[in-house]
Parts: sequence; C-alpha cells; structure tokens
Amino acid sequence: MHVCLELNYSSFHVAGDAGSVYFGPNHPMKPHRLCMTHHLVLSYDLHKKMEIYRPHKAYPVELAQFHSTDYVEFLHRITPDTQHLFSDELAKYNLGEDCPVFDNLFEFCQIYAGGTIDAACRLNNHLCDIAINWAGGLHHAKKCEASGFCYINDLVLGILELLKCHSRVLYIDIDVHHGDGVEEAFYFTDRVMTVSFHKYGDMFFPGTGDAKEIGEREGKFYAINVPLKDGIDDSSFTRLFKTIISKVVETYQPGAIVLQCGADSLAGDRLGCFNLSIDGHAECVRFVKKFNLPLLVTGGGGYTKENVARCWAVETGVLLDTELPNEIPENDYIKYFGPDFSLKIPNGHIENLNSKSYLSTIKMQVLENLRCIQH
Ligand code: TV7
Ligand code: CA
Ligand code: ZN
Repeated sequence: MHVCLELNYSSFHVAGDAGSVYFGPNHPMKPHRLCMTHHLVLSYDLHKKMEIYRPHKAYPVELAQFHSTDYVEFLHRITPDTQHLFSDELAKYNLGEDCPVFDNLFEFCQIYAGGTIDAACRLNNHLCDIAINWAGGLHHAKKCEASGFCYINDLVLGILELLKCHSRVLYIDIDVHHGDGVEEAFYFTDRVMTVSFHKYGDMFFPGTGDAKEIGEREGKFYAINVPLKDGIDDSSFTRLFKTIISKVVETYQPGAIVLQCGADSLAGDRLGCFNLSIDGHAECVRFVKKFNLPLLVTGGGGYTKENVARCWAVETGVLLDTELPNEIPENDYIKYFGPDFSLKIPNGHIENLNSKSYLSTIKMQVLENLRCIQH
C-alpha cells in the first residue's frame, strides 16, 4: 500500500503555514494541532513508511472551480487592518465571529485546499493508493460564503478533481457536525454520494442533517444523513457505521472514497458531545481502508488539541498498517502529551441518549433509501 501525506506546515513558524495561523483569542479552532499531529507522526517514525509532500498553494482560479469569483477575490483582499471598511461584504460572506479575518487567512486557505487538491491529483495519477491531508476537511464552506470555521471547501474541490477520473465518488464524514457544505454542493447529482454521521438536535450547529434529507432530482437517494444524539459510544457507532457503509459501497460501487475524519466526535472534545475513543474512531478508518479503493483522507474538526493529534497519528498508523506503541516517544512537543505520555484519552462520561430502538429506526430508514438505488 502506497501512502502519501500532505505536509501543510513547516516545523518552524513560517507565517502563513497552515499550522501557524491564529484564529484569535478563545476561538476553538487551533491550527497548532496540525504541528502537534506532525510531531507525533515523526516521533513514531511514520514518515519513513510514506511519502511526504509540501502541497502547492491553490491559485484563486482553482478555488473558483467551486466558489464564486467575487467571494474568492474578497478572501484574497481582506486583511484584519482593512476589514472595518467592508462591513457589508463581511456580513454577505458570513465572516465574523465563527469565521474571523486573521493574518494570512488567504494563504491558509490556499495551503489546506492545495493539499486536498494535490492529494486527489496524486490518486488520479496512480501515484499512491491513499493520500492524507490532515489540514483539510473544512466541510461547512459554501459556494459564496464562509461557515463554521470553514472558508474554502477543500473537500468539494478534491471531489471535483476525483470526478475527472471516476464516475462515482463516495464521501464519508465522521466529524460530529453535519457535512452540510459537501452535501449541498452535490445535492442534485448521483455522481457523488455523501454520507454524514453527526449530532443532530438541540440546535446543534449547523442545524441540518435530518435523516429525511436524501438529495433531490438526479441526486435523490444520493445524500445520506445519520443523525445521532449525545453520548454515542464505540460499540453503537462502529456497528452502525459498518452496517451502513458496507451497504453503501455494495450498492453505489464508488471508484474512489473521500473520508473526513473530524476528531470532534471523540470523547472529551471541547465542542463535541460523543463518547468515542480513539480506537472507535480509528476503527472506522480501518474499515474504509479495507475496501481497497483510492482513498483521500482529511482532518476536520477537533477542539481538544492533544486528543486530535493523538487520533490523527493513530489513524496515520492505521492507514500504514502500523500499530503505534502506547507510550509516546520523545519529541519536541512531548510536553503537550503529559502527564501520562500515552496515546489513550480519558473515557467520555456523557449519557448515551441513543437508545437501541432509536438507532435501529435510523438504520432501517437509511437502508430502505439505499434499496431505491439500482445500478
Ligand atoms: C469543521 N460552535 C466546524 C464546527 C463549527 C461550529 C460554533 C463556536 C464558538 C465560536 C467562537 C468561540 C465558540 C465555544 C462553537 C450559532 C453561533 C454560535 C460565535 C461565538 N467559541 C467543524 C460552529 C458553531 C468564536 N457556530 O465541523 C470566537 O464555542 O453554533 C454556531 C453559531 C453564532 C456565532 N457564535 C457561536 O468542526 C471544522 N461556534 C469563541 C470565539
Ligand atoms: Ca459528520
Ligand atoms: Zn465539527
């Protein structure tokens, strides 16, 4: 198995690298988690088992393959110093508290989007079987606006690239939030099937992702939503995931898979409300790898950054068929992983509100919709 990793940040703090930007005080999104992930990957010597590339910075015209030119140009132009002159545009493009304007914002977008585009191109050219971009996975961004910490939708851009070589692409999203931007981009087509597992209800962001949202027109039955309640645990989640994804792959027969691995579905996440362990989360990655289809893996959410780095390092290992010893090897970032320096994260203690009957209803509903597809 040939695995490629996009390196989106330097080990030094070069301004504008994806790992060194700062969303602002108290903002939950901490790109520094990318540096932490990379140091863990290096400390476990995983770089020796794969190729590591520095992605190109996506050009504005590449970003405009999905986004409107005026939105891309605005992101390019706006800076923290000039934003007070553009209050109408800021509102129009939904820039503000969740999606602040910060230093090197556009370069950050170019780097994480460039990583996902490069990953898709390498898969298309058979240069690897699995391509990873932990800086990508910003699934909420819309054609003409930012949303939920996401400015450019790298996943949509990566899928558009894969569609140049594959008739059907499967998108799977295990971030705790609904993958609304990717779903919306492909809501009317049968060439992309989107499947999102997420918390739904109690006004949880973004508020969409009901099981009844299934796509429209040509796209009817090609959007799948698995709405979950607080506190879901490893055994219920992985069982549901495997049942649904096996049936999806069997029915849809995709030529390539894009897997968004948002780590905010882990127990103890600052914004999430699930009880998944890293083993449970990684089990989903292992399961998807087993289909042996061209696989593009991205990051996404994840707000307890020591856990995010642990999770993505373990998943890099899974994709390389390498089990990581529990004790974290010495590295420049070791201080973040104390006091125990282990890969395990504390168990979640959120009450599991997903009853057996609730989960079985959701599962039946999804499987019934899948039966309406015939290839
Ligand atoms: C993919 N939740 C992204 C997930 C995006 C979630 C939200 C915050 C938040 C923003 C802050 C902040 C926060 C502690 C948490 C309705 C609102 C409520 C802004 C304060 N602290 C992903 C987006 C979600 C910003 N947004 O899927 C600055 O929490 O719920 C909302 C919207 C309006 C705006 N306010 C929050 O994981 C990457 N935001 C502190 C400072
Ligand atoms: Ca999701
Ligand atoms: Zn999320």
